[in-house]
Amino acid sequence: MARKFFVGGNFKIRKQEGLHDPTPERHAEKNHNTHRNGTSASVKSIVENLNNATLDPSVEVVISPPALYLILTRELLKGEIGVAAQNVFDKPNGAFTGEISVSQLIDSKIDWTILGHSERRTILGESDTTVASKTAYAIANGLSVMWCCGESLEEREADKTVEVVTKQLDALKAEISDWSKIVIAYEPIWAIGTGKVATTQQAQDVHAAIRNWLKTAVSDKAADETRILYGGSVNEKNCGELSKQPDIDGFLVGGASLKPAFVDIINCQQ
Ligand code: G2H
Repeated sequence: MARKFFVGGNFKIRKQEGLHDPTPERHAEKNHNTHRNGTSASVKSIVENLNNATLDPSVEVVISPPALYLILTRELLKGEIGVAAQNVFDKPNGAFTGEISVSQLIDSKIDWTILGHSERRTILGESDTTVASKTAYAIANGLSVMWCCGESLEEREADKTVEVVTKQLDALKAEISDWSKIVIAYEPIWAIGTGKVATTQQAQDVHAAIRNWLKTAVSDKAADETRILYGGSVNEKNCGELSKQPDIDGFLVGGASLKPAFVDIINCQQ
């Protein structure tokens, strides 16, 4: 089965850059807000840019604004583009101060979440087991998940990339059996936000190893159908070559998803 190309935009809590301001009012509004990270004005500006763009209809696009702007984004964004949270809790509604539940996302028409991003693993201390538990709870309760994995520079230099990614995948497999709602994002930590993109061959090699793991540890069907995205300093210049690799089924884009060039990344196969 042909895998539908997928492009995710992970805004993190950053500001946008370089978007055209269509009206003087918007320009004034943006000037007021633009130097602060992730404002409602900046999110509106990105959404407007996507709504007005001609996007390759064969590509699935999902954007992930900061949690506070999820509902605003869903209300303003055209329906064919999905919206994702950047994190979600693995318990039902209850006494969990500060968390957002899966059912609250579903109630707000947010169908996706990112889980296991390396910034949450390294800065917020989320373990392989925590990420797997969140992923299992999310998919069991109706969300689709962009599940992230990847190695540090130290691990790559010690030739442990596949070992690290396999350990992360094994922890996930221990918790889930339905892979149809998971998109895997391979994001080498050393390439995230650094401008150091993995070479096309480095990315393809790890993607092939992940697909091989799916085939041997899960099923032929999961290996054939699961999308494996590359993430880490993807931009409009490097996306074309990466997209031609047989095991790269799309991208999870950070910094460049805040720029007008995100449209070029979505359309990179045309
Ligand atoms: C990796 C990526 C998005 P960037 O974190 O998930 O960010 O494209 O800025 O490296």
